[in-house]
Amino acid sequence: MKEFKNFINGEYVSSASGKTFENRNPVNNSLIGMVHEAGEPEVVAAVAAAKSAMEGPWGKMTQSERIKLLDRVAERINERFDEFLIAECKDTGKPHKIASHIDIPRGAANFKAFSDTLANHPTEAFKLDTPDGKSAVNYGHRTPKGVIAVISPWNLPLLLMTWKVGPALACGNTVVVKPSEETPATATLLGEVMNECGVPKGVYNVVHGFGPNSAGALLTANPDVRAITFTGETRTGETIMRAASVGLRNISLECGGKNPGLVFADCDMDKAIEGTMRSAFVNCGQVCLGTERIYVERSIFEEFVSRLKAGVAKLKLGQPEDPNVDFGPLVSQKHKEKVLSYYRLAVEEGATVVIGGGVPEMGAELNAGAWVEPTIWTGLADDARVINEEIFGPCCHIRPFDTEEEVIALANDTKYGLSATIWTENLSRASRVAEKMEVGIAWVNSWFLRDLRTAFGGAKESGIGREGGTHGLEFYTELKNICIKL
Ligand code: NAD
Ligand code: 6OD
Repeated sequence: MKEFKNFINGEYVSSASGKTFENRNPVNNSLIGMVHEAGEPEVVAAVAAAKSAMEGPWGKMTQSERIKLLDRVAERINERFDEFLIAECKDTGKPHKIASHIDIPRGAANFKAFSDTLANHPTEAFKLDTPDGKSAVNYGHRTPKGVIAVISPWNLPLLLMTWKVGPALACGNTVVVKPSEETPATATLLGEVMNECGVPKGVYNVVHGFGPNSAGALLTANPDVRAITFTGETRTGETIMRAASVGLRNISLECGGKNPGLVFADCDMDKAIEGTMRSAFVNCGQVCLGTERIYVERSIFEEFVSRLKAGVAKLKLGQPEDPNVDFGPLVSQKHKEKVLSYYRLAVEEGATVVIGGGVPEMGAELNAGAWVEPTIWTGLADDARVINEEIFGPCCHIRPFDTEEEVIALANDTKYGLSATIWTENLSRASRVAEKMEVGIAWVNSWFLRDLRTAFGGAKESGIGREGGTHGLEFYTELKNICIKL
């Protein structure tokens, strides 16, 4: 039986309480292994290891030595690519085809992306005339914050965890990671890579467990954690913000979304269909940036709905390792129940089910898995819960619109503000509409096209703060002004 242990001070550590929980494969609900739940002793030990690593060789390294080490971590992830791939696909059920293009390459790239930013970003400097007729020079100096707690979700486990660990370490901090209880494997495996690459003990630590009354809450309450970076649901973000208020610790919150897709009649229809197939259904719809609300200009509405339906009908469901499979199960039985409850609600709220809406017949080997059908609805009222609440499943509602003003108002009519995707060949319209979107990221004629130097984050209830490029520097370092009287 596989065991997933905590990784503390460079060693794999069992739970002192003996508490473990199951890790199941959502493809067929088979048991992958048991996870050691961290309690108070493990969390305290992990934070203490991270704190003392700041005083050890890690704290004394030059920036270029650190960057070299992190480049080596990226290379080693790539050398052990297949192990990461298999671990990620077992935990999540996602097809190898997806994880080998998105999750694992980005998991490695996140350790390299920050090097250039660090090497090339200047700090400010000002010369000041002083009353004695002389002057002073002021300059900014950045130092690491210290121990950073990284709390991550299950939908893109390695990608979203390293997206924070990469820059945190590049800036000279140490980390304690609390991966999602659903997906412990790749964070655990990364511990081996850190040791192989010679990253000093205590720089990267992992504690397993749940949120409330478990490793997550213990970690965010620990006073030696100097900042908390979180990706997950908005309600959890609020809880973490409350925990961080004790001791005035800094937070970066990347939270939920209910993102609109806006399809104008002047779009390139092939591109819009191809893009919407991805934005609504890739990763079984479990991408925070995904589009669960699609608005299509009335003159092309019928064509768009029928072409998207045809695209969904062609999706191949099946075992992750099959190279032709492009659609896997949801992450867990619990999430399947949540998504199916929205499938039922959509019908109760008066939706027309264009395709899907249920559980697919997968055959005896897979029927116990967390499978649901990719689903398209039309016909819901704008105040329907299905249109306003984040489902985080492979589903979207499509609604016609008549004018640009109308679709801008509809797109912004949400408490969330993560992303918007706009399909038009008219560039003036594209920039005009994109500027009006109340979101952190607006894509035009593309979706989830990421340049890691750019700002990433959410507006409204989708988050607080921005990471990526120089924006990450703001969160992962303390900026001090040094004033020298000359
Ligand atoms: P979640 O909020 O349930 O859990 C995320 C992490 O927080 C997990 O590790 C969990 O154990 C931990 N946690 C839960 N309660 C906690 C507490 N009280 N204290 C400390 N830690 C706690 O989210 P999820 O279900 O894992 O992920 C799906 C959600 O994440 C969706 O809402 C999705 O939109 C969002 N998400 C956002 C982004 C983004 O970049 N904005 C990216 C991916 C996912
Ligand atoms: O690409 C990224 O850096 C990122 N944070 C993606 C988030 C995806 C949400 O599921």
